[in-house]
Amino acid sequence: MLLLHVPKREWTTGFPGVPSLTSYFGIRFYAYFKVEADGSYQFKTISDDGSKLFIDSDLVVNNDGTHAPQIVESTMLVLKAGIHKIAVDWFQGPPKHIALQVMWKSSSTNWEIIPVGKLQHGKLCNIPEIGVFN
Ligand SMILES: [Ca+2]
Repeated sequence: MLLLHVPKREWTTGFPGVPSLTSYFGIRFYAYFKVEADGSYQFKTISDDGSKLFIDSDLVVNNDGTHAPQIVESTMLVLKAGIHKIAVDWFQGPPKHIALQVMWKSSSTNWEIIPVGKLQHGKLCNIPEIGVFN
């Protein structure tokens, strides 16, 4: 399982899981997570370059564009108990730095990188492999 915790790094080292790609590429990550009881959650990405985070197919963090590491937070979301889907699209543009960190908090916890143990059936796709690049 991929941990979406890639602090700012040199583009020459690529992205974990797809190290041969260093510039002008995108990835899509998705996984499922279980909410034990109805509650409020918030999400954010810190990304270089752009990222979009979807919860149950709703765009909740729009951190798109070509830019240095930038933080964008969702509003506070009310999630029902049960299984939810998280998806993150991210891209790397020109040969400059790479970063992608995905964090959440609930009404009873502080910001943290989403723990791998909370995610199920996660998958990382190089976007050309799933045919939506360009
Ligand atoms: Ca970049």
